[in-house]
Amino acid sequence: MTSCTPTETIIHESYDDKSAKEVRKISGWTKNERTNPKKAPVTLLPGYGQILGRFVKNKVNGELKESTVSKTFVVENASDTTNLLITFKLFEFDKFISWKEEGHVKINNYQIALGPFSHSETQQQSDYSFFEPIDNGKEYISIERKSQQMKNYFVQTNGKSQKMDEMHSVSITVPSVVYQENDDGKLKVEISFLFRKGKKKQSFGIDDFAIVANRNC
Ligand SMILES: [Ca+2]
Repeated sequence: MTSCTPTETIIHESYDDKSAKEVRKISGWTKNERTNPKKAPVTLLPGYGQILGRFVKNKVNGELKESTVSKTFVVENASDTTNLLITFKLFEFDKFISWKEEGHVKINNYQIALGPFSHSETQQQSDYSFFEPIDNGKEYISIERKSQQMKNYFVQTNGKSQKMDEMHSVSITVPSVVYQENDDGKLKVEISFLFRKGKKKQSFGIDDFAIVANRNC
């Protein structure tokens, strides 16, 4: 008999334990996998240590493509795992102007929107939650995004002075159908934005990426 832990953090990545160069080499996160695959960059951010990013506008042969960062995990004992809770900090550098930036998280074959972003509103209005039906409506992936901190200049750039950066916490509950379809418990996570403006005006980063497994013990 193997022992079963009902709730277990199976992944927690803070990107702080090694030099930026080393983290870049070993993190396993790939940027722009479909268009121009590269190891994800690492940036030092006061207050958060090192983060993954910044991820910026992705233009290929004159055509705008999504800026993505992705990694494939393996869920051990997938058949006993009833659901997964994925959490991460999402850094919004400069302004994501509501509907103009299409942000998504894709988990295996299932895509869920990160919702509208806006700075001219109260915190409550910029928070977002959604239940995405999957598997013909039998299950759903739920997502919650909460504004945690707004600050002028998390990252110093030469952008305009009225810029405002924001850190959001994102929580996604993933039902077992998403990862039990694959016999090996494969879990591919991709975070993406379609940016129309350059690095000085729009970019994103992530930190404290974690996966908690809830098991039926
Ligand atoms: Ca960190």
